Amino acid sequence: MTVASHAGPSRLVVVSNRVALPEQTATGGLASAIGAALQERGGLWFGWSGEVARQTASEVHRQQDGRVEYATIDLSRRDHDDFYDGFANRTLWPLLHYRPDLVDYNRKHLAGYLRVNNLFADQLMSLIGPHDLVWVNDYHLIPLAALLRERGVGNRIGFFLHTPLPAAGLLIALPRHGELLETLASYDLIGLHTPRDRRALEEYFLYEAGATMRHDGRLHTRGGRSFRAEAFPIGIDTRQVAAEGNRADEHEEIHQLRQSLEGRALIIGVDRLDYSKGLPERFHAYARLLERSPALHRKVTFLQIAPPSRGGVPEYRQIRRELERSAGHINGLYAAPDWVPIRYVNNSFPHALLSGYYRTARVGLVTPLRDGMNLVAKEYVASQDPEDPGVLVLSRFAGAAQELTEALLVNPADTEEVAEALERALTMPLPERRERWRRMMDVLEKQDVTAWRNAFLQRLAG
Ligand code: GDG
Repeated sequence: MTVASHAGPSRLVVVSNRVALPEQTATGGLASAIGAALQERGGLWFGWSGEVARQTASEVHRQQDGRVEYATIDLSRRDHDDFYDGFANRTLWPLLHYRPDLVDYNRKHLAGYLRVNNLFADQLMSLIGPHDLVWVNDYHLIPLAALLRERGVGNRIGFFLHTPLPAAGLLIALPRHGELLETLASYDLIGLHTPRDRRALEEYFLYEAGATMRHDGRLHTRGGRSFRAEAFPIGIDTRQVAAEGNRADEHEEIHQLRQSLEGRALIIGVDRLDYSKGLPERFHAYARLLERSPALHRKVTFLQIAPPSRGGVPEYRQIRRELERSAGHINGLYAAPDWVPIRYVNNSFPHALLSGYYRTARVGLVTPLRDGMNLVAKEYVASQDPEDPGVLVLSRFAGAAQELTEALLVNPADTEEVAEALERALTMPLPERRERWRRMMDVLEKQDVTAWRNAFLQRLAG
């Protein structure tokens, strides 16, 4: 299909690696947040279809759903492996999550990353109208604005990084970091989750790239570009998640879960199966809780939902094996004929059911080693029963910890501290639970996904 350029009034054009098509269940944070934003405002969503085809397609698949148009392309096996499994997920993801030990740097993967970004730029330039606002998302597409500028695109282009950004001292561990990271200056606005991430970006440009800071807070590069970097903490659709939690009773599956608990307190974790989420450390901390508190045996159940992701990357297959072993080991040590301490589930579920599961749980256990924000933490809080809310145990290294300060904040690597926090959460009196929950809910109601999106887009529109 040939694609005519769009010449109408200003639209929102969202670009991300994966596009959550209307018929698909999205299990990623980006997809949930962007999907909600686009549905509300309308516009175009461009990216990879998720299909690996014989050839990287020159054809763009287009479909309309309500106010959103979806335009996607397929990738060849080679492009997928080098760009997605390779440079994006074996080089950038571990680096951005403070794991230089896991960084696998390979020039072939970098070439694939640039090839796919060029392909995105080629296809996208004919879809963009002269007044459109372009919003590029995440680490897969760092050089996209620079490549669009090379092709003459003068629109305002914003970038949002959904991961953390480590300090310059770590970023420079990436071979040829300048060639890649300095292309960020081609955006007009760069959004990050927290002030700490924003500072890291500024430091990188000031001390590694020779940029200067203008009076108005813009960074000015040696190449003559100027851009802004700001923190925009992403939110959730608080009202909808609360409504889903409130309707938990309508689902047979929630009744089944409640019945199966036989009055035991539920601890819940929900995470993509990813080494950044701190799952082995979490399992150890739960085991430590059982070890130090025999009184809790048979009184508590830990449900960990972990839909697999990125199965093409060896580290992901390895963590899956490690968790199976660990869950088996803990259950082997502590299980009784009528009690299984850990229920470890590798499936994904419809969002409304997840909210019901969260609401059933006395404790939400969210302990990533590093996380840009972590929407599960926010969803757990929003889905609680205001009269009898559960307690959030949250890693200090999730962006969400900067806002949800009334959670029990822990260092996920400190097994003893997490075990203590679990015990405290399980025994916390109702008035304290209510007070902490109310304060967190106030933040979530004010800073929801609509406020996030509006703040970013208003700033971008300048
Ligand atoms: C990245 C950053 C940042 C999970 N399981 C199922 C399911 N989910 C949904 C959750 C939540 C989302 O996926 C996960 O979001 P997180 O923020 O927790 O984590 P990442 O996927 O790593 O997201 C992160 C985020 O982007 C946004 O910027 O916060 O730091 O890493 O919404 O509910 N959804 C469904 N079934 C599942 O089984 N339907």
